[in-house]
Amino acid sequence: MQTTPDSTAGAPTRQSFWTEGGSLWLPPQESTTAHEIDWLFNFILYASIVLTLLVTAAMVYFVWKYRRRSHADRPVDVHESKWLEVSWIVVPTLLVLFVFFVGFRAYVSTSIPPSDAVTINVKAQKWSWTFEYQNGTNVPNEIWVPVGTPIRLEMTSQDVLHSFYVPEFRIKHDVLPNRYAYVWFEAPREGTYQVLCTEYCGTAHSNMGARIHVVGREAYYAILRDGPPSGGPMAPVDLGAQLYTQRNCNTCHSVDGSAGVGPSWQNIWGQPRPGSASGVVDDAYVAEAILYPQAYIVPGYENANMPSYDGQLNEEQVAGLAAYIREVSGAATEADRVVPTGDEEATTTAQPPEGGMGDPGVPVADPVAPGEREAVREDEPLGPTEER
Ligand code: HEC
Ligand SMILES: [Cu+2]
Repeated sequence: MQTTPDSTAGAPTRQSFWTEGGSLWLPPQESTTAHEIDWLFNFILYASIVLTLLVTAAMVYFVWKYRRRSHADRPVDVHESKWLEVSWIVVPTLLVLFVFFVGFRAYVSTSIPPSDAVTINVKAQKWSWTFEYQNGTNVPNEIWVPVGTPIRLEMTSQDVLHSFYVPEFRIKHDVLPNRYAYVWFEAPREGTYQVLCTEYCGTAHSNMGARIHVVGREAYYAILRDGPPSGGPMAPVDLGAQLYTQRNCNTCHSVDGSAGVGPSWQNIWGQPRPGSASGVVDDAYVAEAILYPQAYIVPGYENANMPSYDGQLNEEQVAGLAAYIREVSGAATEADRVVPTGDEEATTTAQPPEGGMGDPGVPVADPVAPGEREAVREDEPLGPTEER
């Protein structure tokens, strides 16, 4: 099993353009449907090049052939040519129909997942991706999926339009609020692939990346069972510092006082926040700000929205973030730097499920605590199959 997200061996890089079906303008093909998209892309590309050359050559030739030779030059009458007219209707029509049929086939195979696909939920928000397995394990900006297995992503957005794009898999789909969108892929090789957001969604749009790790089944089951690799227990300040980047808080909050979409965290600990439930920035205030950002808006930020992390961060993580805010305010205590002992669960990012699938906003009354999750055994099917 891998211990860090980066340790996946053999991750394809841009150097492998010429292997695995890549080309100068296309990255390697790393999904089972990629070749269909590429075939069509290449066909249209080469057909366009050939047609452009033919039309341009004919044009240049005719310009030269029918140039005006003298002032008395008069053009001859042009008569219709049935053969010519029929051919320029029939040939392009056949070409376009051919592209339609090949395209439709590729559309069908890329949009209908096999019935044994494993479903993973994807939530997009400014400016991060959260992946949630069916057993409730949830991971920010990173997923581990089993190699050679169809994976179906059920995607929705918490805020604005985003778009889920994995170049090597040739999948791209808009992700909309209040609606579910689906893509599927099956990766035949292990490796790590970059997810990009391709719908301009605001200031930190270009940082809205995630990674897909295609791993062997053993590693996949280990992640399902234990949550993603966490590197062991951490002191609250370190956990907070890690979450600050891992959960993309840094896309909106600086820690050096510089302006961002949200207020900088530098020196805010203990500052007055008149009108909020606590009145000052303390543990309760920070927890509310993270879980229910709409409950109190920091003056001056009425037009900026902070996404809610309710159901995505557990108590330890919220406490860690508070410790980190103390740290960048010069108010960290001794306790903030102490590594908790013996309690492995403390730093795992595994989470209880947040709500019903159809209504991600409503918390479930009695969520399953991470410790109570059933271990996934290797002889069990990979995931719930889709009933259609
Ligand atoms: C999309 C931008 C955005 C992201 C991402 C974001 N925030 Fe915020 N945050 C804001 C804005 C805007 C405000 C001020 C408005 C408000 O109070 O809701 C704010 C306010 C806060 C405050 C109160 C600050 C103060 O000065 O009183 C805290 C604490 C906070 N966020 C924590 C977090 C944490 C922790 C994360 C990551 C897990 C996070 N935020 C991610 C935009 C963001
Ligand atoms: Cu986006």
